[in-house]
Amino acid sequence: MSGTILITGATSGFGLATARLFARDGWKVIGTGRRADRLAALAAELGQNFHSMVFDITDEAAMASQFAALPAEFRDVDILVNNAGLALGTAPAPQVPLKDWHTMVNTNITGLLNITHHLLPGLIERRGVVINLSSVAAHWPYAGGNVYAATKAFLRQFSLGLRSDLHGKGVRVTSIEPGMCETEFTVVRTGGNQDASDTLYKGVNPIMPDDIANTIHWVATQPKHININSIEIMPVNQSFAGFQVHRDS
Ligand code: NDP
Ligand code: 8X3
Repeated sequence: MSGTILITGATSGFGLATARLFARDGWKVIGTGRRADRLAALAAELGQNFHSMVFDITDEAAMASQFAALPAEFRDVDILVNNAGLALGTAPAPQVPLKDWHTMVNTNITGLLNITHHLLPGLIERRGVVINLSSVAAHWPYAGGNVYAATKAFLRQFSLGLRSDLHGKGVRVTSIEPGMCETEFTVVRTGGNQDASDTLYKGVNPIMPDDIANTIHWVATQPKHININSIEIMPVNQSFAGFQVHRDS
């Protein structure tokens, strides 16, 4: 099985590993992101079956102009992997700068909706696949998760809603919900603190980007009559804690 896959956020982490895996498997791959140098390096690595689109996913006009310039051989997207996203900080809600909330909503939700809306007609025509990168944070609340977790809950519910609306059209939609995975995620979340990231994952034996790429590949290559609704995936060393209880006196 092969075709064309568009992966948002292909400059690092899950997106980069997924681009490499699908390219190796003979797919045409479109990778997006803001860091042009990384996409150029990936293009050099993957060759003519890779096309990069450099734009900020929160910028709808930039996205539209990139699609207008898409070479004909990359236009028929069969799989959309909505992966680009970020968390900013772990501070309690009252201490989070409002602009950080806006950035998370604009990136994780609005940008994703723009690109999904743009590609849906073609995905319906080709009975394609939409894979959304949600998170365990969508249904396991934790202190400091506030808006990040809420954006991921949106993705989970949006995935299910899309399934309903596309009933009978042969389009498959999946929400992938990973726990701790070592990528640049925590470096971004902490404003560039590599030490904080190293400390967080030390000894955890976390999920790695290739694990998620393999999951995405498995989901995308199931028989066409099978829809994987959601997958929650964690490192063995991550599990659950109880409720917190505050006593007034
Ligand atoms: P990384 O930080 O390694 O990768 C994030 C990707 O998103 C980068 O390619 C980045 O590209 C892109 N991106 C971020 N903001 C924008 C933007 N404004 N415009 C365009 N692209 C953007 O993190 P992960 O690989 O870990 O994360 C991928 C997805 O998986 C995210 O949605 C994240 O929420 C989710 N996730 C991560 C988990 C983890 O523990 N790592 C667990 C569960 C879910 P660039 O900076 O070049 O624009
Ligand atoms: C990222 C996983 O547990 O840091 O979505 O929220 S977590």
